Amino acid sequence: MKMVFRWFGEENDSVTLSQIKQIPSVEGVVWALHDIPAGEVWPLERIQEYKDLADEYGFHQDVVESVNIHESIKLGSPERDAYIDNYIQTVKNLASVGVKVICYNFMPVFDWVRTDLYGRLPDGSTALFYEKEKVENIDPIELVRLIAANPEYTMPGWEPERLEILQDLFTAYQSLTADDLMENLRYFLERVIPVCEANDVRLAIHPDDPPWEVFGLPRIVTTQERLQQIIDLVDSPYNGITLCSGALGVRKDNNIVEMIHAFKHRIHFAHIRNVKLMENGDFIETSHLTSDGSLPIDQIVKAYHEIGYQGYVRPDHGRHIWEEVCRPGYGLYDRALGIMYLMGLWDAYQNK
Ligand code: DNO
Repeated sequence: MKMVFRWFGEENDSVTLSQIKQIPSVEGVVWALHDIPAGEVWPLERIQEYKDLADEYGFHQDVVESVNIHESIKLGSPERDAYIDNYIQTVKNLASVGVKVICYNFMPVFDWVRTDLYGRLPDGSTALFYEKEKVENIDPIELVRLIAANPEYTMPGWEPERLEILQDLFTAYQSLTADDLMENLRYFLERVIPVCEANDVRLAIHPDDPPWEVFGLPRIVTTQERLQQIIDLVDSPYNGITLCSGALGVRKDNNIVEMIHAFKHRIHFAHIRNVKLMENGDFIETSHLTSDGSLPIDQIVKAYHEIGYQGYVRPDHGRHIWEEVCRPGYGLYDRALGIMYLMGLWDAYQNK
């Protein structure tokens, strides 16, 4: 496996490239042009700037996370063709600097959802926390108001500048079923995958986090069965997945080890992290160590070894430790510890 590290860019990350350089085994940075709104073409000169920066430190930038999908594509509305054209242009632009994998998600309206970005763990550190009942009992429109009044609650997709359109989006999604969403994903993939094939760029869909419906919005990247359906939408190795252990692993009916074996030819990017599930459906992220959470991270790494995985892998969210001030889930210390654990397991399995 090829170890990579997510980096949000000089202006958006507390972690520097020179710090990342000192984490053993990291070969590349996982990057994105975060300031470009979903749906717009990523300009070549901006892509080149990133590449130059990565080159300075000897990192590859083979993996992009993410090129976000415009809501009209997920909704299947008439403007989608123009946005798909833009997506195709972005794929070509990224291919021209050698990008190999594009991670994306197909979650309506927003990305991952948590109720507390600083949930307390018994060791005194903090981590992303999800309280099931809170999410189930909240009226999304109320939430929009709450966030507008308290920007510190902002999660991805809930940025203050997007709040005005959120209400319209909720209305637009009211009549969209999970099957409609799947059909809209098919329409997108049928147009984009041939371009990916021609340009040697693999698409890797990220699971929904959490992998169930939230706020009445449909979600489809949730289970092994759904992932199989997605793979079958367009039968090409370029139509692949980002297997995120933490996102999928909060459902007890998801078996990550089994999925690694089932999808071995279609996993283009692996996110590995642990999470602790509570009886009442709440969960909190933990260190990567198997015994700290509910997922068998050792068995997961073993499964990657068994399939002869040669793709990209990154540690996923980490706890906030040692008083680090950082983007929630994306500090330096705990992710670096996570890498050393993953690489320790990997070396032990590879060299036995
Ligand atoms: C969370 C990430 C996700 C992921 C996107 C991919 O930290 O795993 O935000 O980047 O869903 O599109």
